[in-house]
Amino acid sequence: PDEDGSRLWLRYPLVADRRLLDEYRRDLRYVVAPDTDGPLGSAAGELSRALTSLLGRDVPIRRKVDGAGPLVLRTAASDAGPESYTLRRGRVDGTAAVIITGGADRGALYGAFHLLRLVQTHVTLDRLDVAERPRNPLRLANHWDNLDGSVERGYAGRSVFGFAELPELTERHSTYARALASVGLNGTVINNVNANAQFIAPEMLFKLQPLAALLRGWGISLYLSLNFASPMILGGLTTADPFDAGVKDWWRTKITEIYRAIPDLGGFLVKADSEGQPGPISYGRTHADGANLIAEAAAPHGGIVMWRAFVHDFNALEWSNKAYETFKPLDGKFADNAIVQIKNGPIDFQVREPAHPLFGALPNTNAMMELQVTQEYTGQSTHLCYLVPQWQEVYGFDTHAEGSGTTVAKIISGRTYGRELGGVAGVMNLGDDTDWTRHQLAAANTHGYGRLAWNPGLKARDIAEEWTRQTFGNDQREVAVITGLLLGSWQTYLDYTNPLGVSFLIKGDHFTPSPQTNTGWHQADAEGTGFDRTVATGNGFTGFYHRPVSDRFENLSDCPDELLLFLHHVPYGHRLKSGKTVIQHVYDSHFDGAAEVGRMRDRWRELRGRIDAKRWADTAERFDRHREQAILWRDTIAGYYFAASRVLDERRSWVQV
Ligand code: GCW
Repeated sequence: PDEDGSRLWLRYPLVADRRLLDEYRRDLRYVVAPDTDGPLGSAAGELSRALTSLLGRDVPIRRKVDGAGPLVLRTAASDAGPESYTLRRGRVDGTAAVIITGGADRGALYGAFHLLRLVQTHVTLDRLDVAERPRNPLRLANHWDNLDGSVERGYAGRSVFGFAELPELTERHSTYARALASVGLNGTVINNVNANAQFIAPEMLFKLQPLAALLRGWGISLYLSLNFASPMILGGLTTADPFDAGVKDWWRTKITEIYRAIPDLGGFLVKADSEGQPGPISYGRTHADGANLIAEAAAPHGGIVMWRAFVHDFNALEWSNKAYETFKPLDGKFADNAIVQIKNGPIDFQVREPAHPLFGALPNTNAMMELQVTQEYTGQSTHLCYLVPQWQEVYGFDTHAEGSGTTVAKIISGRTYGRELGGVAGVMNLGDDTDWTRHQLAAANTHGYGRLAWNPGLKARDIAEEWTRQTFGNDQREVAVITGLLLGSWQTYLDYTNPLGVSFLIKGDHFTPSPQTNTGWHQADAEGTGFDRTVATGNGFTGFYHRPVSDRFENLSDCPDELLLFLHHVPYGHRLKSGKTVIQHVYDSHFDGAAEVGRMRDRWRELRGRIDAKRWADTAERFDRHREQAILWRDTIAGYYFAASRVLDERRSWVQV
């Protein structure tokens, strides 16, 4: 199984470095942990099994210190919170020990996985001194999995949960829970936001109980997506109006029933009045009214509701503005246990968007960010596109809402406005394919999402390298090549698919290049291209940002090149900061980007023989298809822009004559 990707990054092969192996064997002879279940018990079990395999000798669990080389797992309340931990050397009962101390059970579990990471990536424990705590309270997986097992925007097979077979659980369920816990995720919404109301029917609640219990053991709270019309669908009421007494009653009773089945359920996620989903607007109520209906029913049980801000009318002109215009006036009207869940950008997980203007616009409302780990618009499971650099750009975006330094990371963590609730949700890319993500390297996104949710300040290079070492081993050459492939891949993908911020150059499959399908987004004509979102002459979007961001976006001369055509309509001859004209940049980036994919493919091929045959071959096949697709993108976009502009490429002749 180590060679089919089924273990993700939870691989524990014998430590190859002899010197380190001796050190680890000396210091990690047995695990000391109280006899308990829950996350602390899971941590002890994981340490024992993993170290036994990594060190090639039995590393048992004992109840107390008894001889040299104990690895002590314990908890102690800490100012850094229950999810924090430290890893230190010290003495326990007079014996030199390696000590993992969690602020509580979850913290100890995260500390255990940290220690395993060090061993997996061959770091000496000599000067061990680690103190960690998560920056985001909520670190969630969001699955768009349907009751019938299909996955909306899933590219790696069917649902990992096996809804039809529940309550029966399999090894996959525990690997799933371990993988999430290993990167510090603490919750999962298991069903699609386009929600089937049957998920909260009594039969389903019964089926979900063992799954919830398994997840609980790994510190993961289960959450459910709700269909806002459930009172009608399940309850036979004639309305779902949040102000209707019968509707309120129905939700109170239903949510009490849900909590009776799953007492520690985290809460709910709702997509309302968006893309055909029911919601409060049809009853003349607001999104806050809708959210508060669920929030009030969940509050007595300690539950929360995450209410999505993703609303739009499928028309390019308003898409960037609708969510801001809808939610900004509702600031302060949401219940304390409600959170507005905002996609990273104002459109829809495009390859590059500016950060959503709602970040920093809701000082009196809990807010969290939604990222997309599944690569809907970023090459699905065919193109390699490592998204950690994209996410970091958003986390690091300075909204200037409370002066400079008011980054998105700070806002969603709750720190800017002193809010207890906040965090991040990632739309997952896992499926029932043996390797979970179909493209073996796409699991780096799953891992990177979790690591950044824990700490958005981590360096992309470190995260990529950590995953590579865990997944493929510590061979220097391999690590350098794979880390390099990951880190450059988003920029390369941008180069051949996203001219200066233009989005939606695709067919309805969100994969095939097709600039003629939705011309409203790029507005290319004979003279120029780009979408005017300025206040002066466009749809007014730039005005949603705080100064100086709004000025920088509004003024052509200050606007960053990479967002130019997202924010402005310009002539093809317009000069970028790089000195190139827009049209020449479009040609160059597409040709250079596609050529780079060819080199990526070659670099992977050079790893032949250094990586186990199956994972190498699977990935080599992905790179072949990736290269074909990149060429298709290049020719489609460059050709389209040539046809529109009739400006020749001054650097290359496209057809050899
Ligand atoms: O990204 C788009 C997708 C839809 C999705 C929707 C949403 C779940 O194309 O498939 O529906 O956004 O986020 O609600």
